[in-house]
Amino acid sequence: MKYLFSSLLLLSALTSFAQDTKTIKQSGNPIFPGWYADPEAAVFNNKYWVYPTYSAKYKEQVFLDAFSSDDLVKWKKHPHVLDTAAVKWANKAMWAPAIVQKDKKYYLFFGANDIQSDNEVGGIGVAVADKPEGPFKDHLGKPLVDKFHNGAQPIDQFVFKDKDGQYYLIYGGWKHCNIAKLNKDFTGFLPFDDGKIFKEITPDNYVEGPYMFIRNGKYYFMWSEGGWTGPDYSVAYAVSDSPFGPFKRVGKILQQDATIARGAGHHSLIINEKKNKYYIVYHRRPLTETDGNHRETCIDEMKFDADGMILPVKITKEGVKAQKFK
Ligand code: FUB
Repeated sequence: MKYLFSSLLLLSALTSFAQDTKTIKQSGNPIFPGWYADPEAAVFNNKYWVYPTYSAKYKEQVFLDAFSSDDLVKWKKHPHVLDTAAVKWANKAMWAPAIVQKDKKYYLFFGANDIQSDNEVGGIGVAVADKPEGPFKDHLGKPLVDKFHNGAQPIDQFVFKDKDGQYYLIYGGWKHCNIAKLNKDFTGFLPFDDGKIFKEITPDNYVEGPYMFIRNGKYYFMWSEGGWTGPDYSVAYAVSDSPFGPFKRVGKILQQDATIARGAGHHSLIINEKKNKYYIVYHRRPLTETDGNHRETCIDEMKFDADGMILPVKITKEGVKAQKFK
């Protein structure tokens, strides 16, 4: 009897160890629970960070949570890293953060209020903190971009650092995308040689959610197409020799899979050049859901062919294998 009892205990310990090992080795999708969209991924001090939109009714979108991980598998939630209570001009629809570290500070760019015209208060703001987990405070006391330029709604910002160290704001909803040169302290913009502040770089089919990176000297521009509440939301890309384009659309690389999830889009990347690993972090809607806001943050690998073209991403339930950044 005693022998049977110890054997059962050993078996149960082994089963639980096997389950732990299984769950620990693979991220699974979604990577953390809750409705979260528009994930901005970043790496600070070899730790992975994800800053998503809290995907709820616009008037409930009054804060941003962040998530951190050492291995892409276990994620720690950092609630309310930014709250509209700290931004006097923002009162709803706090969206699609973009983060950069510069001069020992962390700058979190965000959209707020979902403005529909130049007569409304809101647009793209900047918040600043000493740590990636915040707390972030309003950097300007007013939006950085508070008007429509070239038809672009001031939302869905991405901050791109060029080879020469210059930072650019790339942003825009309503099917228009602008690029603007940020000044050193992110309090405003520097004009281009022609005197303009906002240069339009919209490619065919662009809707929103821009993202840019450099690989082998080429500028890859990625964006979301389709409607974010529908099944066809997806990500496409173009490649150019300059961050100002021209960007000729190559094709879609992320989209729904009828066996996995719908509406896969609004992404960002984790790039580990030393390990030659590219991870796409994006949101998608489970097959069981139809509510537009029921979006989950997921991760999968992104690969290239020998010519540097991005291969279509296979969206998975398993996610990615555990991976330390260093
Ligand atoms: O989450 C709010 C909005 O949905 C984003 O700004 C869009 O890009 C879409 O993902």
